[in-house]
Amino acid sequence: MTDIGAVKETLRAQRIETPSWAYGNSGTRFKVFAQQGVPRTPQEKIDDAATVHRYTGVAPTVALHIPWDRVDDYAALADHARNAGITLGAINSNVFQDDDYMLGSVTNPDPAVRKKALNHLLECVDIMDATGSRDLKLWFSDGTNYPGQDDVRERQDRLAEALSAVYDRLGDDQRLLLEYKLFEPAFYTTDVPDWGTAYAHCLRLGPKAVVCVDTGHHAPGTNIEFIVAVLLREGKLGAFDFNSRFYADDDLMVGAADPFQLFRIMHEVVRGGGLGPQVAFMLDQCHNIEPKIPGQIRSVMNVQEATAKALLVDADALRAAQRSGDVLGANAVLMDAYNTDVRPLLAELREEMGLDPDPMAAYRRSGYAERIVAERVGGTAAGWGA
Ligand code: AOS
Ligand code: ZN
Ligand code: ZN
Repeated sequence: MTDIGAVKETLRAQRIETPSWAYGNSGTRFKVFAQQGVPRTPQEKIDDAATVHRYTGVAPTVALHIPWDRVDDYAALADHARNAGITLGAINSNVFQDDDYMLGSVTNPDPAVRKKALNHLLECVDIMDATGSRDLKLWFSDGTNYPGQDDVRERQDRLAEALSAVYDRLGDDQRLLLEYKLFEPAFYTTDVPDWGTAYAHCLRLGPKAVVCVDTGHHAPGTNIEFIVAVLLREGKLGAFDFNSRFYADDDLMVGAADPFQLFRIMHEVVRGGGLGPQVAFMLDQCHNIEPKIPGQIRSVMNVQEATAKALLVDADALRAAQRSGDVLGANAVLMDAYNTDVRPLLAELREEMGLDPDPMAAYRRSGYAERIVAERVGGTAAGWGA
């Protein structure tokens, strides 16, 4: 039997980080659709993230992206966040946007470009010192488009060299999150294409290097929950970039395309004891056609719902069925939890937390959307897809 009180306690303690770039305008390489009221400054992105936290109660941090959120005074930015009711989360580096990086950043054949990229990564650690952020998230667009274009092994050596320089610069309580991605923008080889490559680098680096699983970064049909189980078992799952996808790295709202997959992932997280602070649950999404703040609120709720269902799995019954070889019984235990409507439970929890049971409606009623449209003229693009 599941202890509902304990389930609620766990849900109350859950933390989901929203990304600053989700609040700005975004689009595809074909078009960025400008929305009214989007933030013009990093401070306004933080205000929007704080709004998501105000209505959900479980999104108290916002991830920054450098240089999209570049400011002169990061300590002041951290103060701004604190005054708004949240804190600054992971620092996302960007070594994919400059002309210099056409042939790669830290794996570029040109040592001068490699140095420039490494300097940026080190600067991001300086920023973490000022903001109090624990995590540096590294995603490299590095790769090649044509067989023979560059030496695949040498690129791994260059990558290892840069990672180790960054690792050495980290403080005792800081971590490096290495994110992998199958393809895009490189189409033949990607230098960190999969969890195995990310894991191998992190293992060599040491305990402060852990893997970030972006749910949109796999080949179709990949069993992501298996990867989650293995990484957790090895103590190397550091974070999620949650989003959902129908085709490639679609960056749609988490739980929208495949809520069952999200449940299966959360089941492995619960099973592997991954709900603590050692795994950062972050969203990495772009709201190209839907309003952004409610898009984030909905996403946070989708993660909560999948988590609640995973927590409802009757672990004893599941183990008993598994051990006795009861295939259908074991599957039924899992499906019973998945098919439970957890919305009333979450509504109740929100009321207990002093929140509105319906965050989407509460946000709609608040007038915040109308206010930012009136106040913010000429919002900026997130940088992503711009
Ligand atoms: C890119 O595809 C990755 O998902 C990155 O995590 C992310 O979208 C980017 O770093 C935004 O900063
Ligand atoms: Zn990502
Ligand atoms: Zn991505």
